[in-house]
Amino acid sequence: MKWDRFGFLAVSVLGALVAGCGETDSVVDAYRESDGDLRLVHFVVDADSPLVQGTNDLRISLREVASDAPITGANPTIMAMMPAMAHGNSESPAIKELGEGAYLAPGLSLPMAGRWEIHLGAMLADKHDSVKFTYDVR
Ligand SMILES: [Cu+2]
Repeated sequence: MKWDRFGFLAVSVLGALVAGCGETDSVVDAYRESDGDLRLVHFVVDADSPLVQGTNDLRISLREVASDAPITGANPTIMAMMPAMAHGNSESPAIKELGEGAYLAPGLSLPMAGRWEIHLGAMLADKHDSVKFTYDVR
């Protein structure tokens, strides 16, 4: 019984790895993190499920790269672009600050399936840092 379950798990994990190799940058998970272009703000984005055509609730976490301290009052902005077709989404949600460097972007609209770039911006002191995350939306 134990071996059966282990074998099943092993095959599942292996299958996922093999399937992942042939795909180009199509990570299904919504989780992304990166330092901003200025390396001042560390941006983390996540959601409860992979991003979909339609509306998406994104969680954003902002921390100082230098100190790892959460950034409050960062006035983050979010914008979605579909580079292949040179258009954006119709409107971007007003971001809510939750405290402790956590923010919520409710109802980000991605009106088409395909590759989207999500551009995030945030203020740290008087500097504006930004980052771009890529998603393949189905
Ligand atoms: Cu499009």
